[in-house]
This record gives sequence, C-alpha cells and structure tokens, in this order.
Amino acid sequence: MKLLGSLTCPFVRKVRVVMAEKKLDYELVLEDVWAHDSIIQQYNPLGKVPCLIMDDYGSLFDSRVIVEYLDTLSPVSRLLPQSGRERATTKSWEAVADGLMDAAESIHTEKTQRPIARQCPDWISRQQSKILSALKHMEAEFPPNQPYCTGINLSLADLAVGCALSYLDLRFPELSWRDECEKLAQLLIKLESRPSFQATTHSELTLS
Ligand SMILES: N[C@@H](CCC(=O)N[C@@H](CS)C(=O)NCC(=O)O)C(=O)O
Repeated sequence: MKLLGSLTCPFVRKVRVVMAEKKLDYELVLEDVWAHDSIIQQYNPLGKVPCLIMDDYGSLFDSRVIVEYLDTLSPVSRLLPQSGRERATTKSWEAVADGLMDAAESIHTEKTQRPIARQCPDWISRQQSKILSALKHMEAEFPPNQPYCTGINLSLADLAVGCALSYLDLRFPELSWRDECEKLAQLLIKLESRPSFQATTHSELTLS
C-alpha cells in the first residue's frame, strides 16, 4: 500500500498512527497538494491528502474511510468496536477531533495561502471558536477516572484526539489549551510516549 500525504497534515498523521498501531506496512509518498503539478487529482477528485493507494491500484479517501478500512486488515490492536452504540461513540469522538483539525487547518490555510489584505478575520474567528468549543466538549465528555476517551481501552477515538491536540501545539503554540483541559492534557502525555506517535512526530519538521 502507498499513502499519499504530507508530514504536517494531521489527517495523514492519524492514518500513519493507525498504520503503526496495527503494524501494517506501507510506503509514504510525499505529495504537495498545493503544487501546480500535483498528481493528487488522479487518485482523489477532492484533491486532498491523505489518500491510500491499495495494491490493486484502487484508492481510498478520506482519512475516516481509510482508518476504518485499515482496522479490518489485521486483528492486531482493534481500534473500532465491531458494532452498535460503542462504535458510533468512538466515531463521534473521531468526528469532533477531525472537526477541530479542519478548523485549525482552515485558519492555517487562510493565513498562509492568502495575502493579508484578503484574509477574512470573521472567518478566522469562526474557526477559532470551533476549536475552543471542540476542546470544551471533549474535556467534558472524557470519562472521569479513566485512561482513555471511551474508557479503559485505547481506541481510534484517542488516536484522533491525540493528532488533533498535537496539531494545535504545532500550529498554535500560543494557545494554552492545557489550562482548561486537564484530562486531554493527560491523554496527550500518554499518547506521545507511544511508538506510533513518536514515529510520526512533527517536531523535527520545517514548518510548511
Ligand atoms: N476530511 C479530510 C480532510 C483532509 C484535508 O483537509 N487535507 C488537507 C491537508 S491537511 C488537504 O489536502 N487540503 C488541500 C485542499 O483543501 O485542497 C480527511 O479526513 O482526509
């Protein structure tokens, strides 16, 4: 399998973390979706990474579809409950984490892809408020006295939330989210000690 992606995209990181947790082999192919000669459209009509190219050359997107598929490929570290309410709850955590990443990515894109005079402060502040309310929601929903978002077992919920929090640290280091979100802060400490997070860290990157 090949994964088209970039090193800073949090959605790509979520997929890479899942690959690592499930001990799946793949080749990461770096793709700059903003470059005029990007090949991404050949594989994803939406022009976004991550995009998984499977061994039969079929492609899968977006990150939620990819990680759901990856979870079926190996019984190692099941990340999604098989069915029912628990599965929906895990995917709801992922949806909030992805929404936070979308809002953060959107602010970053606005600030880096548009000249200052054409940036829209109202749009930026709308995205900022989504980030804050997603943080508040996740902190409130985190079960008391439990290590993980859905209880005692690590799941996709934790991996998605970890990627979202870590992306906030990358793009908005001035945002002191830990002050109001103690449980999330503890979760991130635990996740960052896992090989899957350490192997996909942003810290040595030149920011782009
Ligand atoms: N919902 C998508 C979001 C992916 C996404 O927004 N990727 C960004 C990079 S982090 C991208 O490719 N943006 C290019 C564009 O919007 O044209 C997913 O979960 O895969």
